[in-house]
Amino acid sequence: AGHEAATPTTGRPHGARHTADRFAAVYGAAPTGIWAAPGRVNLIGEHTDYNDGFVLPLALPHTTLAAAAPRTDGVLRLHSGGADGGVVELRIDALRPTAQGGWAAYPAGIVWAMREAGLPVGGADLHYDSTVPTGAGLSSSAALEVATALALNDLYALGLEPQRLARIAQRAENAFVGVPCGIMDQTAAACCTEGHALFLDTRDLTHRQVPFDLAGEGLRLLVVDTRVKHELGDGAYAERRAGCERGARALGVRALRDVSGAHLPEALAELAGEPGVPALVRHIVTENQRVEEVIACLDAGRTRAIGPLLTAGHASLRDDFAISCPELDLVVDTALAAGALGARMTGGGFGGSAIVLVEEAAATGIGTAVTEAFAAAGHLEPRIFEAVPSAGAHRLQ
Ligand code: GAF
Repeated sequence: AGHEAATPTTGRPHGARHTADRFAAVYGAAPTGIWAAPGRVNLIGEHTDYNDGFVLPLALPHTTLAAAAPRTDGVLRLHSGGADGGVVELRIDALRPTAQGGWAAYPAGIVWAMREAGLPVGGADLHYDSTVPTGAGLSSSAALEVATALALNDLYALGLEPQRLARIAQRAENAFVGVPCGIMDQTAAACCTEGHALFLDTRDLTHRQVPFDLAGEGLRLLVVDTRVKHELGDGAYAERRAGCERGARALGVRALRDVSGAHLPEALAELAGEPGVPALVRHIVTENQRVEEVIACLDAGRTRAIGPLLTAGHASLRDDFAISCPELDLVVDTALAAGALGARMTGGGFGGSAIVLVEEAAATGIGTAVTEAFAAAGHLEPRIFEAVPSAGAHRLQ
């Protein structure tokens, strides 16, 4: 949704020890504990999460670490290793939706959402370090939110389940930060497990861990961060969301999830009088189908067969949902021409990152082809790394 840019990253390798030391340097005492939450890529199921549909994200090895200790005076102090400006100090009873700007709005929003839900959470000192790239569509915001939520859950013995923490984080982002995102990113940060993608039904929030053993099959999933962040991203996300809701209303369904592939032609005909809406509806309906097809492939051990489904997902986001950009299209086209099994943009769109499924032996060559194509087109050099399906949020010490 373009909100990732608000979250600071140091970009440097970090560990619990470093983060504990930094906390002590800032606050003058050791933290009570250290918590971690990861960034994510979405394998398939884009913009379906606010249409009650299906998503299939996986956690990245890149994490945001939170070192934290409780306070008894109702004060919240926030400090980030990746942001300028020192310690942000707030009173928890004075937190007001959309009043707080910058990266601190995300953790402050968690405290606000917990208090609003009647949970007995008090003040805290928090220090963050992050290796999740910001503004890259890799959910650094959700990592920051969920690391905070998990820390407070433990500090105040709230006993909340990961999915409840994800809902609190989404509430914080929607109502406190003011970004109308769905539930995918927070659930991925809270619930993913190593070696798996997370199949989430965003209507009833049931989920299943789907084994995704890329290395075991001689495959690699590359992430290409285009380093493009389109200014229009935020407004355009809300616009797409409103268009989908208009479509559901016009069709008389609760959400576009309720339009089946079999009924798509009729639905599109019915929407002929709603400019722009049919293409949005076609993306959502076909995207939900693609998620189910990808899962069927993975369940059958046919991982290579997901490649064309990923690529079809990109075409749908580019042509129907209209949220790609030249740089993302260049990654996809170049990677496919260089022999990738499939490629697509991932996340909210208008910049950010693409994922590319490749044979292990072809990974380097395809990465080089993308880098060269970017240089030839005069774009910034893309950042390329591997998406290893990693753990969701957890306590480190
Ligand atoms: C952003 C949002 F935060 C998610 O909720 C989701 O809608 C995604 O864009 C698109 O699939 O990451």
